[in-house]
This record gives sequence, structure tokens and C-alpha cells, in this order.
Amino acid sequence: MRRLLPKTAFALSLFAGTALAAAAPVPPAAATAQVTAERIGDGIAAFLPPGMTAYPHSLALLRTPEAEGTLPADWQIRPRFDRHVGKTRVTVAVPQGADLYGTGEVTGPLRRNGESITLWNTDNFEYAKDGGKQLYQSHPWVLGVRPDGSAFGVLFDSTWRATLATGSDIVFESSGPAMPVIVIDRASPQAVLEGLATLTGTMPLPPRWALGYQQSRWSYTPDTRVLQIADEFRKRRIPADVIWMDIDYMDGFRVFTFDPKTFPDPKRLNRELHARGFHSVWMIDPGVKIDPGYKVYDSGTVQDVWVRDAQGHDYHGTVWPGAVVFPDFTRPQTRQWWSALYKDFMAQGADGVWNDMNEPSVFNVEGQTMPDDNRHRGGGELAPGPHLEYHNVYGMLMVRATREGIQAANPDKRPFVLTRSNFLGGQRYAATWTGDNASTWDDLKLSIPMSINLGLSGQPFSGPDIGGFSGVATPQLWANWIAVGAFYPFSRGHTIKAPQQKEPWAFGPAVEKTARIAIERRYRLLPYLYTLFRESSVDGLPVMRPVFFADPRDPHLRAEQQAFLLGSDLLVVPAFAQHPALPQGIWRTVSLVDGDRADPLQATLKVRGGAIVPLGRIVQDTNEDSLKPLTLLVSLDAHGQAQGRLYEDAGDGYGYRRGEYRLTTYRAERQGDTVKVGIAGREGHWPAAARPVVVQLVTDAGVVTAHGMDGNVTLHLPRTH
Ligand code: NBV
Repeated sequence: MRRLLPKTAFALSLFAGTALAAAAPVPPAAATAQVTAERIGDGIAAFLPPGMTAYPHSLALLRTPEAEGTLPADWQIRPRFDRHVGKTRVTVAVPQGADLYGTGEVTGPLRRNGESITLWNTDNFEYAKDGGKQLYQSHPWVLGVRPDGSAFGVLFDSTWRATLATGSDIVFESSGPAMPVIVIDRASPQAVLEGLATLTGTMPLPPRWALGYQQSRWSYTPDTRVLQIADEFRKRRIPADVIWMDIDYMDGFRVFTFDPKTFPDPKRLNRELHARGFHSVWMIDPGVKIDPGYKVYDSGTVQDVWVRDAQGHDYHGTVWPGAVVFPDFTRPQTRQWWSALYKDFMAQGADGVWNDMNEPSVFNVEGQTMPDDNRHRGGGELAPGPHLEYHNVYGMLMVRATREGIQAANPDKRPFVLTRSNFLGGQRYAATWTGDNASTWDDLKLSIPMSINLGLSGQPFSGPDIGGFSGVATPQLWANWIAVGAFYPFSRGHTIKAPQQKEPWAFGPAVEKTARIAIERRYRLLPYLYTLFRESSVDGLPVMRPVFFADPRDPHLRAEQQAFLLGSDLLVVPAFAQHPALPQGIWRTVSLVDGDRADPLQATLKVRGGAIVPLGRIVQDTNEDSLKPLTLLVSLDAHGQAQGRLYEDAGDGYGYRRGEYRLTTYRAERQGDTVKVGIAGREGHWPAAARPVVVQLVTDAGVVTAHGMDGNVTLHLPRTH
């Protein structure tokens, strides 16, 4: 690492950055004059705008980048900085023929060429406002894929309100000061996303239960209704892991309280849910009711944690509880106070927390949020600043404090937080759902590119409200939605209060059957999914991937947004997909559950030739050991070989960080009329117990099954194969 500027240069800097100021000037070109460019990683460059001498503290990044050397002279992608009518503008020329992706939580097509969005976190009911071009989260990040499959990413490191246009130029126009820009340029989109993960971090491994199917509603109340729902799942033998408590459990919408009439004994409710094999997630909003005598309001007031208005008074807004104050999460004291509130809350036995309304959403005011000139006081690494600067990270700072609070309350468990609002890098703190969609075919279809683009922006753990939040879902729509929704990384049915129930059984027996099959398929796939989540927590690659990841050089796959990949080995083609562009090569259709191929609403699942996909048996929840037996779904490539991985650990806690896990690489090889399936590698300290294994070889002529012990199964092919 080089330090090119004398230390005093940092002191002179406008920013309190600690890292090295880069100083190697780029080759003289008018557009980039005075821009400082530095290599900060393998195929990663940072550009500081004219006048900036050190990389400022960044909320998106894990750590402040450090210079590693000068940029190669032939480095292609270089941002151009200029001021433009009171705004800061950065322009990046898009290489000829490149396809653009990412840009976070967006409606519209997967391929973002010719799109324009506003980065200003907004409560956008039914995605109606501004044509859905402005949603709950902001990701100032664009991924580009060139015709030859090589790829680049551009990260505009600013939290201020901005617009992001992705045309023949990428144009980022911010209401704030000039910001650093990071460019990643690597051999493939996968390699660019790995680069993004080194910068913004990865999703921490969630508890395994969070991968199960989840059921929510605004709201299940009273507590007896919650248990009825749980019992209904078990009675009908529809697998499920989580029931969600929306705002009505609170006492007059006061956060961290329970309605004494409808939820008199939350501890008991959580115990009852656990006894039924369910986990519980409870909503907490940021707005705190102004109510002297209410503990949260009183303690926050004593500790002086509230956001202030331009005059320096506590800002008052209106949300569910009526008049509220908002915690100023830019302050370290506020975050500590907020975290500490979770101690008693989690002691009631809650398993996870759902932070809603954290754009923050404010009722009855223009713009539906607090004024731009409200003051955030900052502290630590964060300078004081106006709401215009901190609005987009309000939700992220909130869930950071939430996560820390849950972690401190239950140090031996992995936190689970779901958030509506977030920012680039926010996968470090919370999973996400895509807000208030509607029960329409359009919203079903656009949920797929939405979740894919979130994954291409660093957030692998997302999904929409299955069935649509608002409006009436027809049985046909809901059935189609669950058939695909079982494969979102985050798989949760949820709905608004009225007019309809939207549980799997609410639409009659035919839809219930489709739902059961779809959810059973997810549960069979859990060993594979959990392996993917583990990999994503290490390398940052998405769980749900665009089809073009199968072959980034194939131009026909670049706009496919109906079908998608889970990992690299499983292709999901929704029943409603019309003329999907599918990858070349061997992809074999598989059945996971009795009746799935016969049900016309189920998505078609295809396994890549060359892959081994680990499957479990159908269980009702993730507490049950599904690997009795383990099934290995083997699909050989043209050379008669296949490989796949299975990650196993305790499902919760941090033992895996001490090596208490087992990562097994399976390999299959055909020799004449036999296929041997063995173990090619192991990692982790968990002992490999002898266990029965079922191998299902998927061939073009059908499935051949063999039983044996783990690591040593030989399958004899009948003549016809
Ligand atoms: O807490 C109620 C709802 C919740 O169900 C939904 O998922 C959130 O996106 N919440 C919004 C507030 C009211 C929305 C109209």
C-alpha cells in the first residue's frame, strides 16, 4: 500500500476520511483532468472528484478503500465529474453494446438500458407514485455486461438524493457534493459482483428457519388467531416456518409494547408457536408516539435522540400512533439506545424483527417524508447533515441498530431482520421485501426482475409479498404466484387488511393443492438453497440469478426476465413464461414432488447437465432433519460427469465460524454402464457420519434411482440409457 500524500494533506481535507488519498493523475484528458484515480483492488479503481484529497467515510462500504497502485493506462471506464445547475453530475460512457443491470429495487425490465430512476427512498403504495420509478430503497450502482461477457460496475458513493439514468451514458445527478466513484472491471458479471462484495460486504448467513415458507397478514390478531393460522398449516400439511406479527399487536401502535387485550402474553404466544415448530417475526416502526409516561418516548427524550427540524426543535410527524418523533439514527447514542430496546423485546421469545415505514414514511405531508432541511446530528464517523443527505440511509442505519440490538439480546443466535427501506450495502444488516405491491399479473411478473436486480446490487435475500399486498387476488393469480414464489430467496405470503384472506387455503382446494406442491418443492430444495445462502454469505453472488449468468456471452439471454436461475444449477421457468430464452447446453427437467409435473401451474424446474443438486425429504418445518435420507439429484454432462456441493451446519448460532460445519463436494462419473457417486472433497470439522443416500440420476430417458451410503453409491444403468 502506498501513501502518496503527506499526512497533513488529510488534515486539510474537507472530509474526515482516514484512508489514503490517491494521487496518481490519470492521463491528460480534458474530461478527467484533476480527477484522482487509484487502483484499490483487483480490477477495481476509485476516482475522486477534483478537489477531493481523501476518500471520505462511506456508509455503503465496509471500509475506506486504500490505494494499491496506479491504474493501468488502458483502463477503460472513467467517470467525468461536473457541476450542473446546482447539482453534481457524473457521467460514464457505456461501452458499445453493453447491457445494464442492477440499480437496486426497481420496477420495469431486468435490462436497465434506457431507464431512469430517482434515488429517494419512498413509501410507494402499489408502486403508483412516479410510475414506480422511485421506491423504498436506493442503490447507486450499475452493473454492465459487454457483448464479450466481460463486465463492469459503477458505484456512485453518495447518499444524497439523486437521479440515475442508464442510457448511452450512465448519468448520476446528485443534490449533494461531488462524490467518489468506484469502477470494477472484470472478466464476468459474477466476478464484478464478487468485487462489489469485497467493497460493500455480504449478507451474513441467516438462520436456516428464515429460508422456510412464511405467512403474514396485516394483521393476525388477536393472539389466538395467530395460533389458528399456525395450526391450519400443520393440519393441512402445508410446510411453513414463520408467522408474522404486523402492527396491530402493539398497544396503540407504540413500538416495543403489546396490546394488553389482544396480545396479553407475547411470551406465551411465542412459546406456543415454537411448540408448533414455528418462528415468529414482529414489526417495529421508527416513529415513536409522543406520549409522556410511555417508556420508549421518555427514555428517548431523556437521551435526546430525536431528529430535529431546521429550527433545532424535535421534529414531529404523524404516522400510525398519531404524533410521533423519529430517532436520529446518525447518532451513535441513538443507535445504542435503539439497540438496547430490543433486550426486553427479544426476551419475550421473538425470533426476528420486521422494520417497516423506515424511509421514513410520514403521513399527511408533501413528499410523504420529513422535510429536506431537518437536521441529523451525526457523531463518530458521520458529520452533521440535512435530511437530504441522510434520508436514503435512514432505514439502513435503523436496521444496523436493530441488528446489533437483536444480536446483543441473543448473542448465540443469528439475527433475522426484514426491512422495507435500505441502501447499497444494507445486505449486511437485513433481508428485504419489495413493499406494497398489488394483486395483479403485472406485479407478479415484475417481481422477478425486481428480485434479480436487487441480487445484482448486492442484496441476495429478497422477495415480494406473494399474492400481492393490496387488492383482490383471483385464485388463478394466487396459484401462479405461489408456484413461482416458492423459489424467491425470501418466500412470504402477505396481504393488506381487507378485503381478502390470502393464505394458501383461502382460494379453495385446487389452489391449496398447487400451493402445497410448490412449497413442498421449496422444502425439498432447502439443502441446496441453504448451500447457496452460505456461498452468497461468503462470495456475495446472488441466490436468484438472471438466466444470462449461465452464459454471459450468449446475447439471447440478456433480457430474459421470466425464467431465472437459483445458483448455477437450477433453472426455474414459470408456467406463465412465454417464449423464455433458455441457456444452451444440457438442462434436464426434474420432478421434486409427486404430482408437480402434472400440475400445469407449477414452474418447470431444470437441472444443469454437470450438476449434483442435494435434496431433502419433505418436512413440515426446518426444525425437522430433512436429510433422512439425503437425495442427490445427478444430471451428467456430455462427458458423463457431474459435481455439486452440500453445506450443513447447526442451522443457527455461530459454531460454523469455528469450523462446526460440513461442506461436502460430491462427484459423479459414468464408466460404461455404471455411474459412481462419491465424495471429492470435504471442508469443516463436523464429522461425516455414515448415512443413507438416495441417488437419482436424471437422464433424457427418465430417472434411475440407487440407494447406498453417503460417499459410495454405484448406480447401474439399464440398457436404454
Ligand atoms: O404495517 C402495515 C403495513 C404492512 O402490512 C406492509 O407490509 C407495509 O409495507 N405497512 C406497510 C403500513 C401500511 C401500508 C398501507
